[in-house]
Amino acid sequence: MKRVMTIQDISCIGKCSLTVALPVISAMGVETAVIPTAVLSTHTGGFKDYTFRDLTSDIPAIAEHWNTLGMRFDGMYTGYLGSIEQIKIVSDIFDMFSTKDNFIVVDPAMADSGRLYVGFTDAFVAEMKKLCAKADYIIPNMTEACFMLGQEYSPCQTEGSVKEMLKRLTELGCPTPVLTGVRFDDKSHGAALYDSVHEHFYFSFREHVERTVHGTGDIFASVFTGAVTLGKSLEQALNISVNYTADCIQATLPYADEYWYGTCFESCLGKLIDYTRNT
Ligand code: PXL
Repeated sequence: MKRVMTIQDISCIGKCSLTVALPVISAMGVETAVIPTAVLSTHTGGFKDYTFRDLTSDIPAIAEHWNTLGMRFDGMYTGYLGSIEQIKIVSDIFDMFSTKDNFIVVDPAMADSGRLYVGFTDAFVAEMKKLCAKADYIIPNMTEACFMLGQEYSPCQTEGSVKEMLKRLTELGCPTPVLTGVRFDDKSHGAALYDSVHEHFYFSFREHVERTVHGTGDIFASVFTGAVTLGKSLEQALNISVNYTADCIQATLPYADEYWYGTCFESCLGKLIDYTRNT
């Protein structure tokens, strides 16, 4: 059985990070070993007075133990990390478990809608860029990509500007960047991938929904990680990720007033299993 490790927080309410990665990747038939970086009562966007239990000092001990057990991972996938110190520890874990056969996915989860999440700084962005240099795949949304590239955020782009951004993202050191939140007009919304080894761009789109839905980036990155672990092609992994994320957004539309509570991914897991089997 394929196995990935994922390193992210547990937000107890809000359906993001580990409470998404664990069920989604597991549903794809991939064992998902977790390193929780912190426990929060809710995620940090849209809720006030959340609790935060920092687990930074536990992370190296968990990794060391796994190493003594001889654990091997087909992939390593990181999402929201709470501090520069955590990024450095994760970077060491990559070194500890990297082999010539496994891969690293970094979702630089730190910003959305043109703004950094609460508590993040330019110094954090600089450290995240270093982590991205170690990854085989990075999955920034449009805002995160703009912060890492030092350019102005715009919710709408052109095909040319997206290709240019993807090429510039490879200059961070990652050969295969995947950009989410790609939009050329009011009709469609999707993601783009650049395979710099074969100099090939892939785009995948579904219908645009004029609504903020929280946690979609974590769903996308989890599916992409699962698909690559299962040996899907880059094009297939991109399409499955876009389609499942769009299905989840559709399933969330009846709950318009509760979008901070996350995306209704659960009722769509059957579709994800079908996409995984049939793609
Ligand atoms: O979905 C990203 C995410 C993960 N974890 C925490 C967050 C956020 C986004 O706001 O606050 C704690």
